[in-house]
Amino acid sequence: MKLEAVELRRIDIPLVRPFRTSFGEQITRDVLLVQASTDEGTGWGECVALADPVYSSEYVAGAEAVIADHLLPRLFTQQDLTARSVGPALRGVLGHRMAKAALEMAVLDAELRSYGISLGRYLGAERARVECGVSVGIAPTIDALLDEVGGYVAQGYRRIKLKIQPGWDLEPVRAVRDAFGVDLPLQVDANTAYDAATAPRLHALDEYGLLLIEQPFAEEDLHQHALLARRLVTPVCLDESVVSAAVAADAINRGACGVVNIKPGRVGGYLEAVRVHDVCAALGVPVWCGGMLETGIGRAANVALAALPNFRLPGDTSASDRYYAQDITEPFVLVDGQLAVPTGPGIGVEPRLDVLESMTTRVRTVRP
Ligand code: OSB
Ligand code: MG
Repeated sequence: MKLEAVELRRIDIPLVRPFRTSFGEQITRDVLLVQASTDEGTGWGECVALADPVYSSEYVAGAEAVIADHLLPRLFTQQDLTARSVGPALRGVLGHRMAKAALEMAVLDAELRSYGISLGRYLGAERARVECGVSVGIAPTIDALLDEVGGYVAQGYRRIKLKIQPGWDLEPVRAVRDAFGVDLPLQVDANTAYDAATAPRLHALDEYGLLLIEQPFAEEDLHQHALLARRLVTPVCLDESVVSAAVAADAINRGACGVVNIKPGRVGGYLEAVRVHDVCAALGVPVWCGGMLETGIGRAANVALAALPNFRLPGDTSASDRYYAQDITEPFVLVDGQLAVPTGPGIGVEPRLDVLESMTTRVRTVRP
């Protein structure tokens, strides 16, 4: 394929409720969408970088800039562009995995549409539906938290993930256990909010039968995670730390985690995400699909990935209405706690252009 032009479109899409984590509060989602035009047709990508560099060092305006100024010039010179050649072509640019992932996704979508193959089939999906969990933000009060969790349980979500931070950890976990019982599949995510001094608070979580504790310590601190994993019965799961298949293997071999959260954007794309999946499978470590509050574009691709065999825990692949009153694609609807894997060519969904227009804050087209 030859890349002819790329449209970089920023949209502002309001969340149905504020999403609070240890790193801040999201009220709307500032999303960068990428539409790649090639001589074989077009494809869509979604960049998962947040508005601010608070989850990782990437942020949406930076991703837009690095795509336009550093990544696209390297792709426009490729005479035989395929999704598999995107990574090697961009190797000279360090980091910026979320930006690279968005471009690779758009090229992959265009390529698969030209073959008439779905992303799920291409990646190796083995299920038609995936089990869904939901990530619940830090609430203003315990009562508000129980209300929110109760709503998700009633909708049929297969597991609940509570966002925690020092001071909002034992109390919410205990309250949710007391209200919903020991059989509710429950896990927590700290987004790096703990350190050696506050780690003892996490030891006390071990008696609540959690599925896992996600990323308590800093991205670079595999050692602290390994110390915790040695002390706890509850598995330690890594999110932020796992930026590649090589790091996943290293973390597992050091005993820093027993479960891995896979986010394609964080590892540089869907192809590397499959490599993370494979290396974890080879080492006997289950994975699950994380989320970055994606629109239907990113969600479609995540659901396809989550249908691979080593995705053995419910993902943060919630239904569209958990995030947005109006998604930009046909909404993903929860049925019996599951979402259906799209079967159409490429990612299998398209944005509704009228909805997209109404949410667009900025658009630019980059050409060779
Ligand atoms: O750490 O998993 C995370 C959202 C934004 C950034 C980081 C995280 C999250 C979530 C929500 O937990 C996942 C989702 O439902 O998309
Ligand atoms: Mg996380």
